[in-house]
Amino acid sequence: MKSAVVLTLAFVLSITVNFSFSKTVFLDDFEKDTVGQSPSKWVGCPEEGTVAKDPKEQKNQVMLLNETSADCAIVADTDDLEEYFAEWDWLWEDGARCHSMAIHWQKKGEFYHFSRRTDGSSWGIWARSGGAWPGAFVMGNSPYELNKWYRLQVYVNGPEIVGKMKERDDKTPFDKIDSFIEMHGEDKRFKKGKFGPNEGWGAAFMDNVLIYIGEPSKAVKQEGKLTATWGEIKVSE
Ligand SMILES: [Ca+2]
Repeated sequence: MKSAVVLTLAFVLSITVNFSFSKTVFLDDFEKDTVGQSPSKWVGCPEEGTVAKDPKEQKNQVMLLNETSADCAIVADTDDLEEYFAEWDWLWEDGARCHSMAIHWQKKGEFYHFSRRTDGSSWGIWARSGGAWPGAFVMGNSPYELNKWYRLQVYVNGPEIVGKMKERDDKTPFDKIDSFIEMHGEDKRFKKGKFGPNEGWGAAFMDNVLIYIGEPSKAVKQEGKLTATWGEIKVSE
């Protein structure tokens, strides 16, 4: 009888584990890279990013984002992804220009553009295609300050994109935070691709990039302080 209970418990646990499937597909904190060079785990337009010292903490290495072309992006070296979560730390020194991420990047000039605007609170998701910005797509609102680290999350599923943000050291897990911008198939031209920064006008910085598929990992859900979260994720890498 006892062994039957144990077997039943093991079976239930295995189902639970299967239902909470999660897989990290990309992780980078730039600590193994060389300052002044492009980061080693990124492709696309590598000239768009340079490894640099964190302006807030000199012993930490980050990616300095350089603008060279609205059609270029330095993207995480993953397979082309259709459904995933991406999270990253982001800091902007220059508020006079936009800062953006490319979503579903497969080649230069063709991708969705997830963009922080210049007025201190508005955001947008557009398509970049054929050297233009075809169509008016979605706008969102989330106030931000310059010279401060934020943590962003996008959930991407084909032409559906949901964005969330919080201050980097905020302990609230993302599943308890409301989205501030959502696109639900308003444009359907891009269905899968790679993810990474597209515009970094002036000085902007990025760190602790995590891309995963499936459920948010236990570490991400339960740990608030990013440093603790990041430590746990790296141990299980
Ligand atoms: Ca770092």
